[in-house]
Amino acid sequence: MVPNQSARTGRLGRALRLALGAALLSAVLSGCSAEEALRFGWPKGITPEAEQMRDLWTGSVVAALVVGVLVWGLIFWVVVRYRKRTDDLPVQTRFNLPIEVLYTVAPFLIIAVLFYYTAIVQTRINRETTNPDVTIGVVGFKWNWQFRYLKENDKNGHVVETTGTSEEVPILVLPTTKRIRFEERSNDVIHSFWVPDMLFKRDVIPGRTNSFEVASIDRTGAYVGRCAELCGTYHAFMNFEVRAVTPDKYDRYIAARKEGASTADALRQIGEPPVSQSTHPFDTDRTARKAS
Ligand SMILES: [Cu+2]
Repeated sequence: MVPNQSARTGRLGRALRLALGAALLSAVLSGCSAEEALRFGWPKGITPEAEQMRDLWTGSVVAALVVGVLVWGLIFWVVVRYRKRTDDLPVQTRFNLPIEVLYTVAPFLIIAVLFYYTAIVQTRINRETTNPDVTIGVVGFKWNWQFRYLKENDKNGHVVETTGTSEEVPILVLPTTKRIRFEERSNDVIHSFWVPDMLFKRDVIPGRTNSFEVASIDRTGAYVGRCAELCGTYHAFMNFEVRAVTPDKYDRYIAARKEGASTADALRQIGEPPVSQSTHPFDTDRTARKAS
């Protein structure tokens, strides 16, 4: 090896060691676990579907990082290795068939693998069963929501339902650990039923019924829901709440509703706060907002 070449290799080696050391140090100093690091910022959802999407996300980011590191490495290597030393033009390579085949085939293979895993996760998330434990009819309208417990009728034969108003945020009470189907209808324009903690939304379209299922809700709690499709003046105020309670509390809630109790009264009866905890009603009176 000629002397200046070995000096160059030594410098490159030092730079590489430095970069590796910096990466290791930042990982240690940020104090995050391997599990957390591999989430790559993916939020923790409340359904098994959210975790299945997380797997797809982790796989995609790892694949992107592998490609990224390869490309960055090649760029830096070429910048250093072929930097200008004389005014002579370096060797010009063109019509190199093996390389052209490689960079045509390799991206296609990458896309095929990403497509395969996307299709698998998407199919799992869209899976619907013949007999879910709970079926909720979701009705979107300008500008609120109605939730109908489709298999539960009260003593007068009316389906148990909760309808939101300007004064009251509609609370959709659901049991944990049960399979739930949502059947969506719209009375007017396109809305979108979105519970951010489920990491999922589905459009509510007039003239058709859209549906989806969740295998379960894994944690009790109050989770805000929103309309995710710009649907008019008060679109931003179309909030609702999913109140996930234990199956036992859910049964008692439905029993109370069947006896004629209001949403708030039935919630009180099962020891839950009667009004929404994750969001609040909005003042929809625009005339009150005029600048004084
Ligand atoms: Cu809407």
